[in-house]
Amino acid sequence: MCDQVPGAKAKRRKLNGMTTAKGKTKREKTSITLSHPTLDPNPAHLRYYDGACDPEIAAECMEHIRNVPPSDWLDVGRKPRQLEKQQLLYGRERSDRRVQSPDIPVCFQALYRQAVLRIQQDRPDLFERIPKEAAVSCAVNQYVVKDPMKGSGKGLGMHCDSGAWEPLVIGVTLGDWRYLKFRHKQTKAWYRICTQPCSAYLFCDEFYTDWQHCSLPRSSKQDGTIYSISYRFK
Ligand SMILES: O=C(O)CCC(=O)C(=O)O
Repeated sequence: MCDQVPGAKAKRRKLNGMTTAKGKTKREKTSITLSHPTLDPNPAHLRYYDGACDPEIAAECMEHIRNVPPSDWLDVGRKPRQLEKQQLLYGRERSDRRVQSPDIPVCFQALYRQAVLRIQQDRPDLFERIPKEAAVSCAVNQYVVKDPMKGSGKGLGMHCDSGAWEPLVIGVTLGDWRYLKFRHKQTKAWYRICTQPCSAYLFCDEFYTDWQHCSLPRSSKQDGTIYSISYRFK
């Protein structure tokens, strides 16, 4: 997986469990794109689940997030008060970061449990590794509309997550679709996943240590802020 030749013509493949009942693949937006045809189209440690979460719980989570006063969002970039460089962090503190609250909101944990159930159906082995009731920490990112005329949005730059956590992340997308991209640190081979609202993803092990990830800015019309909630463990 890690010694693929990057840069060859991108090739679309079906993503884990993305085939419709009629055996056709869904619209292009729901597919995975690979940087090279020899990449595994169904990697064991990068999973995507369309429709994993109940839209009502997702709406409750978005309502919760929107009710957090702007002053409570934490700056994660170098410049203060940049909307796209702010996060809400809940749960266990890391040594270098404050959290908004040590308690993860009840609706975020309900969303988490739904994602976990979906993972159980797909990968009982990964399910075994995940706390069933509650995550230890979670981060909320907001991807705001950058240009209302063009409808283009903001993203989150390529990065690796901290070694302070278990090498396993579960994330849920809320509000609208966006692309999540994973790029191998050495070969630069990549996967791009279109994560739909109420979908969940999981990445672990080599996708945590050897690959970076980012949320791409939307270049096509984005009607409102997109949110992601990503859950971490210790
Ligand atoms: O938007 C996402 O799902 C990714 C979040 C992320 O990479 C992070 O919080 O470090």
